[in-house]
Amino acid sequence: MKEVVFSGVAPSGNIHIGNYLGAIEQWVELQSSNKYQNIFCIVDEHAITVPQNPEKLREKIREVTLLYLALGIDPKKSTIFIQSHVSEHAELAWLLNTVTPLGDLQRMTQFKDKAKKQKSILAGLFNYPVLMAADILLYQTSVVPVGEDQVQHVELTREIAKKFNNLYGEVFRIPNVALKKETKRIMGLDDPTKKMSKSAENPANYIALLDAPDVIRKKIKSAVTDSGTEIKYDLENKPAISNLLTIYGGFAKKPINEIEKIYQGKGYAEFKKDLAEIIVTELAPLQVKYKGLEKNPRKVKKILKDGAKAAKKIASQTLKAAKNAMGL
Ligand code: ATP
Ligand code: LTN
Repeated sequence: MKEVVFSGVAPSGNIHIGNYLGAIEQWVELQSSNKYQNIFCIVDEHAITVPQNPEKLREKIREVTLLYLALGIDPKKSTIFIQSHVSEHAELAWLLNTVTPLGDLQRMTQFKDKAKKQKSILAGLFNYPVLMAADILLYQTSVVPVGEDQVQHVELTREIAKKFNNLYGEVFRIPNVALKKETKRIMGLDDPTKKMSKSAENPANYIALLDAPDVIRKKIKSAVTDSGTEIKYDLENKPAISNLLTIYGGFAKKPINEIEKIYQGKGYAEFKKDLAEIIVTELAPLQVKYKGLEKNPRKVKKILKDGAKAAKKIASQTLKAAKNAMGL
């Protein structure tokens, strides 16, 4: 039996280059290795932990599904499904809630950050990491490829699994996080001290994967820079240029010191102009594929139906084992 890779993105906001360079690019690489059983989920039940408009949510679920496919997640090699189609996720989350200490959830930095932005903090937002633990543990996952901001949640998942196994017997496999060293944390274009985020109020914070070429050029042109003129990676003194260098390296597949050499003696304007063209060129094939998939909703529906069926088969076994171990 192959080890399992599991990950997901919530269908909220606009999927951006940080999501791609930090998380989804790893998924495609792991898929290509042919070493794993790959399972990728559209985590719609995570999206509703903050208020959503139902029509917009439906549209976002479709968009994220098409983006997975357009980015190279291949339904022949990976299971692709929507979280709410497999009811075991919500059910296991409840069981895991009964072994999760309140204090552990109170420590979660994503909860603290997101709670600050809400008028009314919902219980679902607080319990979000428990649902994420259920997602991962249902598939006896070994590898969870995510960006750095999700490490704390994967660590909590490990703790929840260990606690459950200690109390009730070995039901869950303990998962490991997989990070992409160079691009695990892409920062906002408008503020290099905060991560690029799809729930950012200002669209100048991110480059969405579906942004038109002229929008990309404009956003890079207006991205904040640091004082001085040198194109140099220096996180402390030049956080903005360092972030742009990371993005450049991520898309051009070049080490940062090589990029620094290319731009020795050149200014920010030239560097930014080239960076914009690299992003435009790299995103072009994805955008073409996305448009093609939009014309084929039946095919996409079938992929999701097959995906949910395959996922449910595994998830139901784990849930049964968990319930049985607990005496339910
Ligand atoms: P939100 O701001 O609404 O929480 P997000 O932009 O953080 O959204 P998520 O859906 O939380 O996006 O993340 C999807 C995946 O992308 C996760 O694996 C996450 O770690 C990764 N990711 C998100 N933002 C970044 C970033 N700025 N740099 C690298 N990886 C990221
Ligand atoms: N919380 C993650 C999305 C997510 C996830 C998962 C990632 C939900 N369930 C399981 C990996 C494995 C986020 O990126 N905000």
